[in-house]
Amino acid sequence: MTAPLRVGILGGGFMAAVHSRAARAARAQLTGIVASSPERSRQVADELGIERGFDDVSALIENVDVVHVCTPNALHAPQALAVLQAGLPVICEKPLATTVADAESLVNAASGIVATVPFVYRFHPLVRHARARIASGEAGRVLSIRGSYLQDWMLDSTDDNWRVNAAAGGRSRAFADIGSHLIDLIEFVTGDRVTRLASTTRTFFGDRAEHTGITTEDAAAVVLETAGGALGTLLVSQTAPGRKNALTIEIAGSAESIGFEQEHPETLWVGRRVGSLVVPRDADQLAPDAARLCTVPAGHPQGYQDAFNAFVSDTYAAISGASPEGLPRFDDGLRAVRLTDAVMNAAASDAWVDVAPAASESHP
Ligand code: SOE
Repeated sequence: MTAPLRVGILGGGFMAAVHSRAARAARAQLTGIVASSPERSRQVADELGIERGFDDVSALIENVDVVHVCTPNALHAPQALAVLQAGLPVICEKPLATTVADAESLVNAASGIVATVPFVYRFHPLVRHARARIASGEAGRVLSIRGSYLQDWMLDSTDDNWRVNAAAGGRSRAFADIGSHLIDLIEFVTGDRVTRLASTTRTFFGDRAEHTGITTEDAAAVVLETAGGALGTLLVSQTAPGRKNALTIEIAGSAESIGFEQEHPETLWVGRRVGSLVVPRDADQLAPDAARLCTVPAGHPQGYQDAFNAFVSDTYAAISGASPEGLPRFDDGLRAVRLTDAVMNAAASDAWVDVAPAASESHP
């Protein structure tokens, strides 16, 4: 019986709580947390049932085996780098970094160390089944891609936080925050790579409760082409009333379409000219990589935290030497930062931008 992993968490917000539940589900030891102040660290440690609130990152690193970085975006690169330089494995929230250069530095520093990014929507079992259907050729040649990720938590001028401020969140807000999930999922499911894109962004509300003269975007619209010859459209918005976490993808192949809605992860739509069907999350009917992520039988809905738990469990398995299928690592985080940068550059230049993958990004 090996000793449980000692887990440290950086950050004290919503994601720190999600990460702590996933670590506990993986039978890790919640050893410490560093939040925005020593007092806040002790308060959050008490709230989340974590053993100790530490005063600073260095003290935490000395006492744990793996660190989860759940702080504001601009802190991801320096904090993840400090963890890697201490030789520890790391889970770093997306976006991996606010610039391509910083993300590239992290990928280089992570050489030989387990370093992952929570693109957790890859871990819904039916996403894996969709990916298997496309990889098997059952869907035919991918012709078109329709994706959207709509939320409404930034709809009112009183909705304000560090993400609004480019200095803390990076120059992209909506696309970096949720568009990164969407475009990672599209490349993961299709096994294809975006090669060029055009985009336009909007900042609908230039002034909010705490920030004025806002430059980070509320929404982004993207047109894309892939190496396989597909075309696609994306809409990402955090100001769409009634949409809470509505990530949706629809891949049209020459033989069948596949549709997945993150808010309804228990079914997968398979569209055909004749005989369309709905596939339930029933392990007995799914591809092996999908079935392995089913922790309860069909009819007992799995959801967001289950996907997160599977991601953390696979990361810890990788730390123990395993090679889990589809684990989003720092090179996937770099890919998403590169694509986000391209979306912002295309919007700024009003022109198509090439995003042909680097050699290391040849296949998702
Ligand atoms: C807020 O937009 C947020 O919590 C994102 O930061 C997460 O990555 C996403 O999974 C849910 O929404």
